[in-house]
Amino acid sequence: QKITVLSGGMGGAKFLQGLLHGIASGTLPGVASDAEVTVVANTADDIWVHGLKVCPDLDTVMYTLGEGIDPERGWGRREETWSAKDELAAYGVEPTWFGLGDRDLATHLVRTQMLDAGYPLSDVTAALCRRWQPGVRLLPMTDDRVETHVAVADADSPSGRRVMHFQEYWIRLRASVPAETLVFVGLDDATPGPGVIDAITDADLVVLPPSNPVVSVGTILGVPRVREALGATRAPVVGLSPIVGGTHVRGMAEQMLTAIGVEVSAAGVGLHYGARSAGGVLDGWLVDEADAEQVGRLTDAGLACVAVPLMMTSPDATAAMAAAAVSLVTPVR
Ligand code: GDP
Ligand code: FO1
Ligand code: CA
Repeated sequence: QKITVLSGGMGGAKFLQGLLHGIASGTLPGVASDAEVTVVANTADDIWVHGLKVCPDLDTVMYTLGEGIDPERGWGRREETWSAKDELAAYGVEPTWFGLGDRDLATHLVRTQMLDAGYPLSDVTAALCRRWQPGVRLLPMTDDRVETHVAVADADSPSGRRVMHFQEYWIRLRASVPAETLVFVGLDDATPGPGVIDAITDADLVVLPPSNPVVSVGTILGVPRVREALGATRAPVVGLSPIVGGTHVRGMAEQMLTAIGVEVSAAGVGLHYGARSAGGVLDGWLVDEADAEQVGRLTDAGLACVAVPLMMTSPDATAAMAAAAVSLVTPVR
């Protein structure tokens, strides 16, 4: 059995932890303990800093599943130190707002050297995963450079706006000002990474975890041919809402949905993805119990839908979410 998950960083990684826990403990209905998980990860958050290529979502998945993540921050390495960051700041080198830990730096050095030597990001990711053994096949959505940029209002600029990398909007501005426009630089011309289309086409189940629907899953769906592959696969496609009770659980999904004009609600996101039967990408959509009153809007739109607890408070709780997702879209056997 093959399960493919289209993932961002923290939300996707946490879901994957629970999914793997559920597979290993045999609690997912009809899913064998040797089921294989492929992760197609967002790379539009990637940024070049201090001459190094940083891939936050790939690394968050790799470190989380490889038990190298800092569990409090949810990004970067556990037992991290920050000497290089302090030294760079002492030189006054920008960006000082981007935190590269000493341990994390080693990952970016290896990645950047391999890219400089001509290896594609997919090969580099496989090489890094040989150390971390995440227990999934981790595929970048594309080997091409794609970057999300954000335009915000700026009275000091002649154009009245300023465009910056997504990481600057998120980390330096803390997503505290409205995003006027999102620009996915390079996305339209990107080629799916090796194995990405096959992972969707040949899957037995495709899952959209509770990742950011705009800057994580949205960018994966924006890679040419990915949407078509989701439309064509014989596997059921099921998603879990990252919006609970009208806002995100963590992060900035609310700001991103507002920027693209999508209603900030579990139903809003489900309808934005749309039913496969109506040209969208989903067969089923899970909303949190807090949003149970929205189920009718979703079933009216052709989606199988159920309200269950969607807070990833423990691997068991998250495995129960994965089990509910499997049950929703697979016939009882
Ligand atoms: P990022 O790349 O680090 O932003 O991570 P993702 O895109 O994979 O996931 C971010 C999303 O995860 C946010 O929109 C959160 O609302 C969502 N999220 C985080 N924790 C939970 C949770 O416990 N339950 C649900 N339903 N969503 C969550
Ligand atoms: N998030 C922060 O809030 N501050 C940082 O300085 C920071 C550095 C960083 C370095 C490597 C990495 O893989 C992730 C990092 N993150 C940092 C997380 C990242 O900015 C975002 O959470 C994601 O890109 C959103 O998915
Ligand atoms: Ca991300």
